[in-house]
This record gives sequence, structure tokens and C-alpha cells, in this order.
Amino acid sequence: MAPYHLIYWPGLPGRGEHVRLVLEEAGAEYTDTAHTDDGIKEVLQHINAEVPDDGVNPPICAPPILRHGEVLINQTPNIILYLGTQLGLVPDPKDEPAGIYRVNELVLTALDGLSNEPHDCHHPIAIGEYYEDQKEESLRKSQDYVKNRLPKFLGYFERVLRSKSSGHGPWLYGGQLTVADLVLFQCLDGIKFMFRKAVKKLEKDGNYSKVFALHEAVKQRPNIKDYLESDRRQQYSNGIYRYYEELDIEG
Ligand SMILES: N[C@@H](CCC(=O)N[C@@H](CS)C(=O)NCC(=O)O)C(=O)O
Repeated sequence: MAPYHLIYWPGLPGRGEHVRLVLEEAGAEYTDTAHTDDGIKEVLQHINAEVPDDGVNPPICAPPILRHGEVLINQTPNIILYLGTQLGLVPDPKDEPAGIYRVNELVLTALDGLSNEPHDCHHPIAIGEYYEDQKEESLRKSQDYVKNRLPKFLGYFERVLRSKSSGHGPWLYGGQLTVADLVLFQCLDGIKFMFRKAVKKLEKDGNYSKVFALHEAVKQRPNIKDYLESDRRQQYSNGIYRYYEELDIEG
């Protein structure tokens, strides 16, 4: 089987991190533009349509991008689903035909509420403009996010973890670790970095104990633990999860 190749902006975890965590948990062989000489160039070649039409894959819109042999795909949840199927991190459709869709629903919800919305906290007016040019609106958006949206999504995942469908153990679905747990881990990790005061308070309140226990359980997985301690893990910087003191609202 061809090795996996992740094409993503070097120097930040971003959406590429979800892909890395799945590959790392599975112990898959992969290369990553975060660690290749021409990493940025490879990303830009796709964004700027400088790669020839290969006759099979539609052109790519934005990273993260996964190459696996002849397959070249983008859109984070799409890549996660592909890898989950390839690497046995989603329910086997032979045993449970709807399982993969149930897990994907959790992935999409985590990305909606705990990745895309936090991203928009820094770009509430224009995605292409700097945070510094929309600071006032960013503060307003962050205040609403911390007060209303973050508790809503944490509450939702707490409900999932307390539901019968979650099964035994710390995982979201079917008593087994799936890609949804890895995605939620990274979202929580980023939120903890970005809104540290608010998250500390929410953790103390105790209303989301299972959600925070999942974060810890993923962190302790042997392959994930090794990865997080390695230099393959990208440090938070100017990506989705940023730290600005003025937005570190207590809620
Ligand atoms: N919905 C897409 C969003 C992709 C996206 O916005 N990628 C960012 C990096 S995380 C990017 O570089 N976008 C370039 C652009 O939008 O021009 C996904 O989940 O993959």
C-alpha cells in the first residue's frame, strides 16, 4: 500500500492536526509537508492551481489535502472518514451499516462548533483580513462564543457521552475509540489553549466531566502520547486556535 502524504501549512496544527492524529493513533506510515523542504511550495501549488489535472481527482480547493497513491482529496471530515475506513477507526459497515454515518455526524458537529466557530472568532467580518483589522467584532463574537456557543457544544458532547449509544468507557460511540474521539480531542485541546480562563471555569463547574475525561483519555493513548511529546506535533501559533489575552474571557 502507498504511504499517506499530508499536504498542509507547515508551522501550525490547524485543520491538518486532525489528520495527523488519526495517522498517529493508527501507527500509519506517512509524510507531512510540515517536515519537507518545499512544504509551503507544495501547498501553494495546489491552492494556486499550478498542479496539472490528473484526470481522476477534482482540483483541490484548500488544505488539508491527503495523497494516498492515486487518491488526492481535501476537506478535513472527508479525509478523516477516508482514513477512518482505511485504518479501522470507524465501525465496520459489514457489522453495522449506519455506524460510519453516526461517527461522521459527531465529527462534523465537533468541527462545526469547536473548530469552525472558534476560527471565526478571529475573523468575524472577513476571513481574508487580519484579526487586527476586526478586533472589536472579534471581541463581541468571542464573548458570545464563550457565553453561549461553547457551553452548547460541550453540553451536546456530554449528552452523547452519557447516552446509551456511547457504550462503555470514555468514547463517544459504541464503546470503542473512533476518529470522532480524536477530532473532539484536538478541538478541546485547541479551545483549552485559546479560551483558557473560560475552559478552566467550565472544567471546575463539573458539568462536562465526561468531555474533559475524553480529552485526557485520548492524551494517554500510547501512540498519541508519544506523538504529542515528539517534534512532529506542531505548536499552536497563528492558526485556528490562537491566544490573545484580550479575548481570554472568563465567561
Ligand atoms: N472546510 C475546509 C476548510 C479548509 C480551509 O479553510 N483551509 C485553510 C487552512 S485550515 C486554508 O488554508 N484555506 C485557504 C483558503 O481558504 O483560501 C476543511 O475542513 O478542510
